[in-house]
Amino acid sequence: MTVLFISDLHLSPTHPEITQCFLRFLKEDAPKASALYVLGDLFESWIGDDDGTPLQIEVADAFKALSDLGIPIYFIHGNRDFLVGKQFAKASGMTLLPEHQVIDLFGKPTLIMHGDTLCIQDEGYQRYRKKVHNPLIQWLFFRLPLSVRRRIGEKIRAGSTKSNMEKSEDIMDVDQSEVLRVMKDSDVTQLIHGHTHRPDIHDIRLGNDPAQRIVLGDWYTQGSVLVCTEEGCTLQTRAF
Ligand code: OKV
Ligand code: MN
Repeated sequence: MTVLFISDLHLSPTHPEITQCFLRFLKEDAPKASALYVLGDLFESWIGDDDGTPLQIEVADAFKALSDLGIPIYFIHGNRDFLVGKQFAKASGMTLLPEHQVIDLFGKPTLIMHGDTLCIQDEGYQRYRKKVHNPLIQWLFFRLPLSVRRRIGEKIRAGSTKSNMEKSEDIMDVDQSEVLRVMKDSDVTQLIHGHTHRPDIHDIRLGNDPAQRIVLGDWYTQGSVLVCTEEGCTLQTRAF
């Protein structure tokens, strides 16, 4: 029994080598697992399930093939693909989870999330996040034609590359007191998240209890997978 976790692939048509590595992972590794968790930023951008780009269709079909083998696939939104919706989830055979979820990982209650909500000291990003997560703003955004949503996405991405928004996403790390707060709040001693692109297994303390914070890696230069069994969890890589 193996449970796999991935995040931060940032799939985009401009980096086919990442997509190829991911599709190989779905074909060769994932069928041997008992579950696959995708903890956000699977895609570099997402402006609606109705976009239907070749990349999105290719990924949905590959997920669906895995799901049809009986492997459950769970998805938590990242800061990039927070608009992934029910239509794409259904086409992929995956289950959308809320932004924070406690799962039973081989008997150990484990909190899973993308990780952007832990970076509370990045106030500029948190302000932007509040706006684009506002249901009314999302409702309005979805009313817009695809062509307009595409143009807005390009504009925001171009602006973000220039501003400190992009910088802070890479440079800033999680807030340690926020980590302890969410773990105590969910009553867990294990947390798994991505977003910071700093893969590591941190041994921490929650009061008197030893605890672990596991950080998933990105897929910029290689695949990055957290492999968990009864024995424990190991961070692994997959060459492109
Ligand atoms: C996603 C990020 C671009 C970071 C816009 C309302 C607005 C949604 C949106 C547009 C952008 C997602 C959906 C994208 C994440 C960026 C740049 C930086 C740090 C509105 C609702 F503006 F009209 F109100 N967006 N896209 N960034 O291109 O996928 O997370 S995106
Ligand atoms: Mn992220």
